[in-house]
Amino acid sequence: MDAFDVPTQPIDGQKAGTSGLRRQTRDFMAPHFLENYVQAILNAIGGAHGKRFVVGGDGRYFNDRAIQVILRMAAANGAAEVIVGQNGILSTPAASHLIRLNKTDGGFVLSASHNPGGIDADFGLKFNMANGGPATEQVTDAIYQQASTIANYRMLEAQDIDLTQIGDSMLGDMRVRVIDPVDDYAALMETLFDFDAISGLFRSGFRMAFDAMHAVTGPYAHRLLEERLGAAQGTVLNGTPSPDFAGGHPDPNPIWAHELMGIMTGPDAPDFGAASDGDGDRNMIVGRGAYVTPSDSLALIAAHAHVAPGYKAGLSGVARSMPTSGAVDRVAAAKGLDCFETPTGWKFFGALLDAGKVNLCGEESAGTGSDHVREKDGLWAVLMWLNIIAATGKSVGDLLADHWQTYGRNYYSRHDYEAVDSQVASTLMADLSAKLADLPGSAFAGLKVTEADEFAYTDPVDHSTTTGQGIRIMFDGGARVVFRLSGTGTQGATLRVYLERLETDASRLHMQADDALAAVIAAADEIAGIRARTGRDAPDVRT
Ligand code: VG1
Ligand code: CO
Repeated sequence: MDAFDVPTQPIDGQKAGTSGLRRQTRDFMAPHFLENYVQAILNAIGGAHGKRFVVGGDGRYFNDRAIQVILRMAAANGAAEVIVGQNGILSTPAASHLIRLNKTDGGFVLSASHNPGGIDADFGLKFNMANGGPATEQVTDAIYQQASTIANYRMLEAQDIDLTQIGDSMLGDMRVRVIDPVDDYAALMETLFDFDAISGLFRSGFRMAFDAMHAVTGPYAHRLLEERLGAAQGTVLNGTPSPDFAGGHPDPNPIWAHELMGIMTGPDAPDFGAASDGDGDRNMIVGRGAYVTPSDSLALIAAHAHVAPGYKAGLSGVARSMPTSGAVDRVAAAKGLDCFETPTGWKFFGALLDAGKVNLCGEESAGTGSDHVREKDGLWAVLMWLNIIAATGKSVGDLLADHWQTYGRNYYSRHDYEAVDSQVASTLMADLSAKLADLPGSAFAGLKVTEADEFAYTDPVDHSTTTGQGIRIMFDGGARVVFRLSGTGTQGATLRVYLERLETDASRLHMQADDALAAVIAAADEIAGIRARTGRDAPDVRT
């Protein structure tokens, strides 16, 4: 087997967004696109010689082909070993765990997460570092630098490796270890949660529905929930990963997980419902007729995590992304925990987790996780909720009601305007940014602005800084609106508007979020001129 250099040229825009490089699948399949980016990664980390990596993905279209290319390139660049999930399958949190467990030098995760899959949909590649977490901005900048100047990449002439069989084989001088994608992850979960208590819950007749959305969590959920914890067969819906997620958006929110929402609000609804996304790092939690916002889920977990064996010593601190609601801050304040506010994207939690400053993190976009890995983790959140339900004996609805009673309720909603003209979206943000200094003191829809800024962050551990992370406008009385452009889309721009208002009046804790937020929604439109600029009457997605 010969290794050889292939001459190439830089391809425009190989710059990671919020979570790796995401593009339309056909772009990734175009000549040299994947190869350039993989070589840029290997160059940016100082070469692959003698190194070990983990490789796997969410099973979407092109996953299998991309893995064979990465294997050949790793071998040609002198890597010593690559650990691959059987059939190329690894959830993002499972990949993070394998990197840590096997002390590898990093890993390649193939996924566009909640974006649809298929030849006419999206694909993505994310490089995770030796701590198991997404590459930091310094590393993604170095990768971009390499991709912008690349002149050749190294390739091995070889046949495909059979990924259907568990076991070791050699690719040139590199060992390829094909492993069961679920075993190690399931073993880790067993160390964190009270599996006896959760199986007791199922034995007592507790019913659950888990929607794997035809994506990667199917095999993990079948093993953990049905086989290991004794939930009834049929608990896991849509549990076979499909290359195009059966044509759906594997995004666990009430809009895209409408099948599950129908079950949970229908007659004879189970006690508990949950869903996860394409690559298994997001979660949706829903009780019988009770949807839990991700921000509330984070806060509730912060309040109760000590009931789970892996967290019985209590939390060391918590962190949330800036657009996530302040609900967890209220729990942290009550418990005397440090609470950090970071930019959007899991890469910003890594240093805090590594330093032991926090062991619970979350994002409003349905990401929750802890220091057990360095990614958000969908099934982890589901098991945490099951453990809390088993330990308290309370329903999801009662847990929420009690939580709001104790801490107040941060009414919360996110409005997304998708595929907006990029120019319109960037002008909207630039105009907002230009008038920030003038906003304090003015009133919009009856709400008085107290502060307005553009979020910048200095990491308290490594002191790296990042700017331009979203515009925040705070109002009198604890309401807030945040504007940000998505960094995961592949077409035009997606404007995200995050709306929040704190309510502590015990008689007003059970309103519809849109009613409770009506004034904040009106103020957001007045300040940014969303309708006038985009020509849209309403957001495409409200979560
Ligand atoms: C979105 C979410 C963000 C999340 C990111 C990756 O980013 O808002 O909270 O970390 O997706 O999640 P953006 O830039 O589109 O708002 V995943 O599950 O795609 O790895
Ligand atoms: Co994801």
